[in-house]
Amino acid sequence: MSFKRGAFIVIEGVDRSGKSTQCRKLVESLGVKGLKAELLTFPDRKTPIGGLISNYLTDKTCTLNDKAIHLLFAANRWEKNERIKDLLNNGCSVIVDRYSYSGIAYSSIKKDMDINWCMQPEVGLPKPDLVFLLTLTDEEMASRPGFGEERYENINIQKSVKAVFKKFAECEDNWKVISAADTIDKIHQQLLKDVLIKVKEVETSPIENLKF
Ligand code: 2DT
Ligand code: MG
Repeated sequence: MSFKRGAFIVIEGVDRSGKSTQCRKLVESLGVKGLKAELLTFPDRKTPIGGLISNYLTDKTCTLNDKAIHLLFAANRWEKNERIKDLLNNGCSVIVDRYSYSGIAYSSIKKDMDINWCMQPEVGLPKPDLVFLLTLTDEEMASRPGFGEERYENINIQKSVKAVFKKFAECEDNWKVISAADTIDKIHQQLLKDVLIKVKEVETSPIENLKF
């Protein structure tokens, strides 16, 4: 029997769109079907670099340079480069809560942060086989329970980020836009259906690298 790799699946979207819940449910359902799957989250706040990022997000008085924090978010992904590839090559699907697209979206909406510059540190990372974008209308975004206290958690930033995600969904291959306004279970069934197709589709194809 020839070797079968896992699928690399990313869920993107604005805050409170249900990404984390859907990621957890996907890993669970794949497991129930006897398919290996592991959840990764970016930023991964548990590494030393992730600690710096967490401090930046929680302490709004932190005045880290915009390019410096951008590179830390990207470095936090590069820390996991081998782990992602090893899992995939061992037949384990990898379900990721935010990835390079969040990195590019949240940084490139800042003043003097050119989107092409923001893309460069992401080039060469493993490319997702499928990216789900969970979308909410501005009205739905505003009606979801209140934001927390972290940096970026306000409606204007979310609207700008949403616009960048929308562009990615239009330009990149392998993106699928899903309304986050449906019930948790309905959304899950939609995602699971596509993930199962993708797992089959990529099992004998090589892992690609990100380029923009
Ligand atoms: P969570 O709310 O998902 O914990 O994210 N962010 C995230 C960036 O600015 N760059 C990145 O590369 C990533 C992955 C989005 C915390 C915040 O960090 C932002 C929200
Ligand atoms: Mg958050």
